[in-house]
Amino acid sequence: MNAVDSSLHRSKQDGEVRTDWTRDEIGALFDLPFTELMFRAQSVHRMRFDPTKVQLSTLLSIKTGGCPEDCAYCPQSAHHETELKASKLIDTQEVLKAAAQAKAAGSSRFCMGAAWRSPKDRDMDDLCEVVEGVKAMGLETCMTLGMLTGPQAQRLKGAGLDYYNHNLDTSPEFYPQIISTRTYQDRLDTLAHVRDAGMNVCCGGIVGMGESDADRVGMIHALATLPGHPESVPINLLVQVEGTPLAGADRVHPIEFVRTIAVARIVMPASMVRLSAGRKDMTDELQALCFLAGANSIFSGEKLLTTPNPGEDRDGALFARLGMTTDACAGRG
Ligand code: SAM
Ligand code: DTB
Ligand code: SF4
Repeated sequence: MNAVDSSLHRSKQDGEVRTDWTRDEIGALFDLPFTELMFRAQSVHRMRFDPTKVQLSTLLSIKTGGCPEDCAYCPQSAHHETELKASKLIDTQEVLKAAAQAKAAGSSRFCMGAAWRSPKDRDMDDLCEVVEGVKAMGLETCMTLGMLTGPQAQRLKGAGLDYYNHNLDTSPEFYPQIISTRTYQDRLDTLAHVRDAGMNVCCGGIVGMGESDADRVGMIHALATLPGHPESVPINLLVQVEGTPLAGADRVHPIEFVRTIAVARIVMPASMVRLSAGRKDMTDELQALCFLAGANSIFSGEKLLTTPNPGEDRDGALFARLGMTTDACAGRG
């Protein structure tokens, strides 16, 4: 059987939600002819989602810089000399103002990020107040605050937090070259606490950190074999920031990035796949390929957490050109 015949045979099961994917199966998807991979990804995408819709989330950094962790990609780590100024947890009113702007711009989810290893128990009252306020505005709420204990996850859920973002970032093998201050298992433990508290999980990774093809397979495998698939899977393209150890890392070929999105779509068929960091430097054509590969969510606005994002005007023009619309109900994740 040639490659296309055998993949057509396998496609009979495409769309089934499975957490028993093997690395070989995932590697075989990455190795498909590009046209075949894209057809499979699009077919799976259309089983559960409207391919003309994109969900928008907006990010706000609520506590910037000075982070004790040593993530090699991150401009907010105190271990690296970047130009970023550290600041304290911002005021609830300031968060609510930004959330109102995000809502007016068509965003359905407001994601708040803090450059922490983990929140301190003394921060929990403020965080819960913020969640309650944003939720009351009719937005979905998401936070990414580092590691959580079980009780912290439960408190946030109690305040109305809908999603928690905590990424695996890369394969378990490559991970130690990127972060030394927390382990892969620490991340899995936080994800379990989030799940146990009944929150939706937003968990993905980064492409373009100098990882091998096998590491991209390993990253998708780790995500697709979590006890339940994350409702939301952000795929970030490394934003290289001067002063971080990964500034100047070899760039990944754009087609490899699109392949990563397509494979994520096929192996996690019911999840939202978010085309996340790195869009500022992508052409419209590359972003269009990512949507064809099954990405159905983006971060909107001028800024991610600390680095630039395309902004409303460019995104609006892109969606108009593609005949796609933004939709709070693009999907469930
Ligand atoms: N401090 C918390 C943590 O790491 O758990 C939350 C915020 S952290 C900035 C959230 C995620 O942003 C990271 O896990 C990483 O995947 C992504 N990220 C950070 N810097 C990035 C960069 N330069 N390029 C692409 N993604 C990045
Ligand atoms: C995710 O996976 N990507 C977002 C969000 N989750 C928190 C963050 C991207 C950060 C990019 C670098 C910055 O702006 O600081
Ligand atoms: Fe800190 Fe998060 Fe950046 Fe790592 S990714 S240095 S934990 S802010």
